[in-house]
Amino acid sequence: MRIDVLTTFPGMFAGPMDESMLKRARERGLFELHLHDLREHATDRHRSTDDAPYGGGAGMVMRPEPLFAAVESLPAGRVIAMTPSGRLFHQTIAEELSQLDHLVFLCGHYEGFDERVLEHLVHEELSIGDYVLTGGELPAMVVIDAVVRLLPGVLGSEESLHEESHSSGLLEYPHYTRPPEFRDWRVPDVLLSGNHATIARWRREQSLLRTARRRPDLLARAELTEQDRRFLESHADGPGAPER
Ligand code: JFH
Repeated sequence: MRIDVLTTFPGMFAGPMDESMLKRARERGLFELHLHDLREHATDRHRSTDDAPYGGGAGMVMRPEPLFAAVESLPAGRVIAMTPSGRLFHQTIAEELSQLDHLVFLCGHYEGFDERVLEHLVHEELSIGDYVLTGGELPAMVVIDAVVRLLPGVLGSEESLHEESHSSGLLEYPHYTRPPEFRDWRVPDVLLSGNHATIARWRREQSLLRTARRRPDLLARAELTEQDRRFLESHADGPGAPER
């Protein structure tokens, strides 16, 4: 996969994109990241990428010329603008984007983009959540991270992805590692039992309870078996006090 990022702050990407799994994925040639400084595509003598809004008001707006020039200097790809008013990003969108060959991310600052960029240059606007950040760089990095880990060969074990696709929209069950007792807190006995069927059922039930308590919105859309429904029914008087 090829990913291009258009930004006035390319330096923001250095740390996050050069560590851990993303670093390894790049080294192994699983994706290439091209950072472009929008200022280098500015058309006026001050190399400006923003200007005052028509109609007045506070703040500045990203000018269209540098964004069009930068995108048009690249091979064709899916052009994505990170904005606070975009479609809410989620795992299914990450899965769809991971199937594409070439993504182009536009990162704005100030009050955002001239509307003509969004109407005539961008294929899709995405938001990573209902809070206001200072610009599109962190959101672009979030989307890139979620997409790249889905590319074939990026994850250590292919199993992790396989299990994910079988979790059917529930929150994860709790994980434990050694030691079996830490400060009086014991690992649940079932996990030390060696009984794989019992462990699998316990994990499923933990996922169900957790999702019911923390994210009832997810539970309503989850793929549940008859056994799952019976379990939740038997805990109908409340799966217990909310955790934390
Ligand atoms: C971005 C910024 C717009 C205007 C009421 C709410 C917003 C500040 C470019 C994405 C997510 C972003 C994001 C993405 C790109 C840019 C700052 C834009 C407004 C009116 C204020 C500039 C923010 N998920 N959160 N934030 N900004 N207000």
